[in-house]
Amino acid sequence: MGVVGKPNTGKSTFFSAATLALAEIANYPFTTIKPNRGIGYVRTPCVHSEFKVQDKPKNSMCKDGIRLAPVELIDVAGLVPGAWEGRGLGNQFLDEIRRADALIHVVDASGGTDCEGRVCKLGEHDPLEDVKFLEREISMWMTAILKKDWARISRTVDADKKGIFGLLEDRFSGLGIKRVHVSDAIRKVGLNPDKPSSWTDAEFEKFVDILRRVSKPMLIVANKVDLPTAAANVGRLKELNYEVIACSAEAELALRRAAEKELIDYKPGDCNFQIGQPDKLNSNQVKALEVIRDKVLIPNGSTGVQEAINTAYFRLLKMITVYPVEDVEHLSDHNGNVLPDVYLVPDGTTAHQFAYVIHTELGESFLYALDAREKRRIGEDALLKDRDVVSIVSTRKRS
Ligand SMILES: Nc1nc2c(ncn2[C@@H]2O[C@H](COP(=O)(O)OP(=O)(O)OP(=O)(O)O)[C@@H](O)[C@H]2O)c(=O)[nH]1
Ligand SMILES: [Mg+2]
Repeated sequence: MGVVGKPNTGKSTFFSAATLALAEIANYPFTTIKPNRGIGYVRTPCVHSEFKVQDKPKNSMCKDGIRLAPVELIDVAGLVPGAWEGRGLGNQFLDEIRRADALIHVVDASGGTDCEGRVCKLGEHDPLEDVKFLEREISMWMTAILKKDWARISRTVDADKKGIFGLLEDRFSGLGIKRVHVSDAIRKVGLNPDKPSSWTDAEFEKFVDILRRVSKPMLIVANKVDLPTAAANVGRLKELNYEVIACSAEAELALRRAAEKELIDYKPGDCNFQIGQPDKLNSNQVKALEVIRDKVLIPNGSTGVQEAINTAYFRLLKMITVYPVEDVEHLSDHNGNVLPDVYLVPDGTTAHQFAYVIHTELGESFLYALDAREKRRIGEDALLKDRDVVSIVSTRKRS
């Protein structure tokens, strides 16, 4: 998941809150130069309570019945207009998001930073412009890559030597764009895949635009909602054609840090917190926490950071959670760890594909899968469902 946006919107704050990794945060543009990578978590009710067992997570965490499944986040340098041509830290930024499955676009909803991230009067800048700008930059970047080879590609396809889907897939492979994305975009624009030389410039532009939407789906995080000018802009952002999550990354960072020190009882995504040890907090700290409760948690329902990550994985990428086990009776791995792992996989993943996700060898030696809930065999083409607990039976001997 790429965390993107113009400079100074709170990308690193969002990243730090989500990962608790240290990233430099400051109130001026281009604080981040080298990208930060870290592990964040998707929050989902754990299946252990349904099965009435005590779990022992390995690849994830479980607290109070909530399973936290790991996901990789990357926080990159801010993007300024013209980045696709190399302005600012443009090309470097764009290179960093090549492999991202989706983008979390952090927008300064308070309107307190101009189009290049410089501090301005609160409410002075219109954050809707930032959404249009980012769309354009990414589209222009993709266009530049495609245009380089376009003459050769369209000649080859016109001469009936090779299909366009394979050629474009090769051209875009480094950008995480797959054949299905290309065919989807061609179909949606209604283009003739056998005669790319007949595509007009406007059609070409539309094709790239749709390719961007299907290959790099984007979620908008309307950040800094603790500031008074943000609420109206959040409403306006919601009128665009995106999922929009109102957020205060700064509030989340403060809550997680306090929870990490066990000063408060708070899980990411909670709508409230409890002060565990009042004597360890001074009156200013208590006051700051109360402000977060009054200004963010109560009006917003949560800080929005966890909701953004969940929305990105479950709604944008349509992922489901699946728990692999080896022993369906005890729901354990071969070391006896109960419900050790949870995987996020795309909805539509079959039992056999899931075996490959766990391990190539397991996929190659796949025989069938067992559903732990129903205690029955499922075939290789069976589609997995969210919260399935499955055991893969293979010809491979375990060490
Ligand atoms: N009020 C408020 N300020 C925030 C919030 N999130 C971040 N900030 C502030 O915004 C400023 C920029 O934060 P960063 O996280 O460094 O922003 P960035 O987008 O990573 O910036 P670059 O790396 O320069 O592109 C800092 O002063 C943060 O404290 C928020 O939710 N509310
Ligand atoms: Mg930053």
